[in-house]
Amino acid sequence: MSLRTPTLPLRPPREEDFTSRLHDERLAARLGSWLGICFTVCFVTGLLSHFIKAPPGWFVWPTRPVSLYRVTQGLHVLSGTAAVPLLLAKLYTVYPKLFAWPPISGVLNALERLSLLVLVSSAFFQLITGLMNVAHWYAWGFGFPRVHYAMAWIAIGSIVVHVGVKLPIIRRGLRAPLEGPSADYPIEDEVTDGVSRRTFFRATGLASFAVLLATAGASVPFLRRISGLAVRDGDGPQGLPINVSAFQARVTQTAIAPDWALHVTGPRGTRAFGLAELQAMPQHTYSLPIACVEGWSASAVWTGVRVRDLVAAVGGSREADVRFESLQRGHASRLPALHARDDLSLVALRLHGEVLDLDHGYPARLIAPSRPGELQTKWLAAMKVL
Ligand SMILES: Nc1nc2c(c(=O)[nH]1)N[C@H]1C(S)=C(S)[C@@H](COP(=O)(O)O)O[C@H]1N2
Ligand SMILES: [Mo]
Repeated sequence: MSLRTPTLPLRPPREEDFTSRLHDERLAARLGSWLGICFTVCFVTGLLSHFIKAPPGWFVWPTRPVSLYRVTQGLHVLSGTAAVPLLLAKLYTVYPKLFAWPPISGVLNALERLSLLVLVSSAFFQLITGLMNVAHWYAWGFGFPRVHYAMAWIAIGSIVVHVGVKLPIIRRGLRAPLEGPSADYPIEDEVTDGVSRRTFFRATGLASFAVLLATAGASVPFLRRISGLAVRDGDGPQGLPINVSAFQARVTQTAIAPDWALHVTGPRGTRAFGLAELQAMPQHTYSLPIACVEGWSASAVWTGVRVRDLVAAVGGSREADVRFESLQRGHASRLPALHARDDLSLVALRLHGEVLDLDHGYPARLIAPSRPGELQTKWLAAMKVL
């Protein structure tokens, strides 16, 4: 029981007015550490995804294991999702600092408070736009990947500054037990009612774990049945989710045109391969995942012609990247040479033994190991050896 008299001061609240024992460095340091882990995983995996899609000269993304991108992008979405309860809890423990008096006590203090503003807003921005993207809710007028990428640097930069500034406090907070007096925190709290720090910390951990379980099914197959909130499940034609249908891509006519052909261009010129011709070439069958940037992924069995056989048919080199163009206007992708010459990279004609569904890219689509879903171009029209 608190004996404090609840008289309201006739002034705006100040930091000292928030007396809950949850507003505490020991708790903030622990929540902050977990948040730091989530943001670091999220940043690194996000950076990888960005590099795969726009590779700098020195960057080589391996072709094995075939599920590598599935894992890194799954981690990206999961670490971002788990960070939401942690961020809210962390802000709750420290929000009285908003009311510190005097608000600014010097130039350094002003800079530090400004960096916190940047930190909190960029962290929220990243988590919210990321989740909106996962939910296919493009409510903004800007290009999501570019802005999410630029903001990631701002977020991670302000985290580094924040950790640097607070390091002594963080170390002191982590060294001491959450409850009870210790060397650095000799006086036991006067306030003993309300939730304890340990309970709050555990409840936050539980909340993070719960949202993880609820969404992880999108990437982790055996969790699919318990993930009520997973954004994509196994539904879709041929047991595989789809992102953009043939109708949305406006290819329903061109994809079924009887004179459809895949135009392959290389040093020896351009050759048109009709569907029957592709079917007459050596066919290969592999199990490869589609791993969407949004975090959902699913394995499927694909059958088709090796990319490298088509490259060889037009005299293309094993060292060349290959550009894949879709019947869908403006949609194309670039397959690096390492992937283009890989046994497992296919121009797929069949899925699970059946002719490709129109929504999965009929008559032919690219499928290659360890690639982001959005680069697995559907409704192929042309292949260009670069
Ligand atoms: N032409 C074209 N290919 C495309 C897309 C697209 O919109 N147009 N979407 C990509 C994305 S984002 C993903 S995740 C995969 C999904 O493949 P699926 O619909 O067969 O599951 O296709 C990729 N190929
Ligand atoms: Mo995707």
